[in-house]
Amino acid sequence: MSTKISFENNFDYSSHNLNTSVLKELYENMLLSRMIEEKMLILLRQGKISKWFSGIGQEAISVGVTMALNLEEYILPMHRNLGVFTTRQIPLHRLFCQWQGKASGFTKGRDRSFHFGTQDYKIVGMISHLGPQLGVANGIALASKLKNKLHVTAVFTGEGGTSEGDFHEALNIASVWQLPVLFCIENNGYGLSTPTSEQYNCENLIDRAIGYGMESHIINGNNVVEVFSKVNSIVESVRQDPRPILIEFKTFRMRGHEEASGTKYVPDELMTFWSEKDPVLNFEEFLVHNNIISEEENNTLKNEISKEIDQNLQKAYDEETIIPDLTTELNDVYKTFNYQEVKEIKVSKEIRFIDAISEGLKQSMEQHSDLIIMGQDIAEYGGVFKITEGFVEQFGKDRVRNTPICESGIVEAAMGLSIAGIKSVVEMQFADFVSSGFNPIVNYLAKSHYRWNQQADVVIRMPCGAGVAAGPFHSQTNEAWFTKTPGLKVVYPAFPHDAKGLLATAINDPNPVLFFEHKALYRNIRQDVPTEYYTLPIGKASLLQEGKDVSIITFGASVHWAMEVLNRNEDINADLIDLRSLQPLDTETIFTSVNKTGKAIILQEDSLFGGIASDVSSLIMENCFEYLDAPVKRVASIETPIPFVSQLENQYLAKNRFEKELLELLEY
Ligand SMILES: Cc1ncc(C[n+]2csc(CCOP(=O)(O)OP(=O)(O)O)c2C)c(N)n1
Ligand SMILES: [Mg+2]
Repeated sequence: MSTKISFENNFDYSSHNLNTSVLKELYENMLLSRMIEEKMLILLRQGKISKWFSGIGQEAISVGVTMALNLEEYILPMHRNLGVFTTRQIPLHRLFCQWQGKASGFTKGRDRSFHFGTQDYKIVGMISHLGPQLGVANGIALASKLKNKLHVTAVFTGEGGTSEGDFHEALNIASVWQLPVLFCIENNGYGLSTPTSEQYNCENLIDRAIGYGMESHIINGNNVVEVFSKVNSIVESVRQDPRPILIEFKTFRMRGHEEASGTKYVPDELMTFWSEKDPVLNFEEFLVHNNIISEEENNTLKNEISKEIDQNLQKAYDEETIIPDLTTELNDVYKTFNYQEVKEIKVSKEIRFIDAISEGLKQSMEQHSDLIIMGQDIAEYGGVFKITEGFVEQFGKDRVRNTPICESGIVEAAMGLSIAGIKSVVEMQFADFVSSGFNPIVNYLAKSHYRWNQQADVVIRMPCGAGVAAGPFHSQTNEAWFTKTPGLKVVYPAFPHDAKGLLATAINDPNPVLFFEHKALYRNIRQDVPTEYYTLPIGKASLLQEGKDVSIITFGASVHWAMEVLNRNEDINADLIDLRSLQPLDTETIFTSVNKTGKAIILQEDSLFGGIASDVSSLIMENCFEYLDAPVKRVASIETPIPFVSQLENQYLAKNRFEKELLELLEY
């Protein structure tokens, strides 16, 4: 199997009528990128840099696209798009510092190569997983559409990346929502060692656009004049008439996937064929031959660039290496959030858990005039649990957005909205389905503040839990999938009053918050709840009942299980702690209680291994050992998936074992 070379490259530079200064700028930008790369290859051989993904031979695409966009328009480049960064005129020493992991780079040494973004230059770099940024571009474009900005967002992918689900979700969402995004595929023949014939089975990748109802173009990616002119006219048109466009740039990867891996698997004739189409050399020849640039001017330009590179490299070398500081590292995982208390006004009404969430969400929509909510069937239908019933009438379809069944793509869009300064709430129809959006949550949202100081101002609502006889895919309580990941907050209320106030705070908090809502509580638990908007602090447990003999530590529906047991056993003298928030965790309340009672039992609805109970137990052992009168006890569900039929579900759940375990612990 080999890579197709059937595309006929056209190197007619004169048919596009660009003026001399544009032609020179295109050349200078390509030359800068090429010369930096050539320098990097030397440094690599000298062992001065560790890894390099070369874009040699593909410069026309980065430069042409970037020059066709305005500086306020976002670009989301990949690992071979050095030309995007240099054409946006990022100071070279900062790029070199980034690659050397120095402080003047963009990630304080926390991430390598092109894995960074910068709001100053409206560039949002990739995460390693390739596909997610395609959906992020949608969110940025949605923001510009909602703000009537007439901006275009350009996002890059290789042809290999188009096989990922993210690509298909992103194109589908962009088309359904008519978002002004240029999806730029750089088809360079290989994805690592995999040729196009083993990557996809259609003639051209733009054939996919038909299926998504999207306009598409093929562009000769080695002809910078064609790239710039065509993209320029496409961009002009998209600004007037917002819509997504799929562009396939035909080009070739002239070096290995990364420098160390070589190109042994690439047939010689392909290399020869494409080396004749070098975008920089061909254009240089055209400019010199037509006296658009003189030989002398050209030489001067090369000398200047060479000097600039050397000076900036020296500046980067001269900068000290990063000295690790634990506090700085820990503090940068989350964006600082100054909690503002909005006090409760006394007027209250007895409502159900579900009403409290609906009311909290609605009042947050009123508080934040540009807050967007997105989810499947949440608009006219009101969501499967009817939490957003009536929202469309009040807030309109721009802000209450039905989504296609694209969990990853929607989480990514939420990230994009946040980059463009807009808060959002995503409703997972069931918490179980979050697995289809797992990657952007744990890799994109969770890590972006730590990596490049970019907040992910997103709340993900998670209707979860057992007791509704719904089986392995509609009853899980999967908080432990997320409490493990630094950068996420996890909130899990058990009462209507807490749910309303904590949801308001989760939305105010600029960090990504997983907000768990137990379905069995939705219609069963009622409480007096203030009718007006109010907030409650995240990270504070609540001590529901005080006693001296044992500390019961739990959260979610199992708080109510524990209360039932205590109601049946009035002689048990227990502290009952409802954690309310799992990340951050209120260890102070836990330790104070255990130090007083000397006994601790942790009850969790999820199966035992690797759950919150295990960590709470360890924390107690490590911090309260001298006060303990008995081993810490964990009570959790059995180590199987959660079953459907109620007899099996009852056997599965920790609920029915808790009383016995508690009594045994008291006896110890
Ligand atoms: C989810 C995921 N799978 C695999 C990889 C490893 N990987 C990194 S780049 C790459 C090839 C990408 O090919 P393509 O999209 O064509 O871009 P190119 O490198 O050719 O520019 C692979 C397989 C990864 N980074 N992430
Ligand atoms: Mg490729």
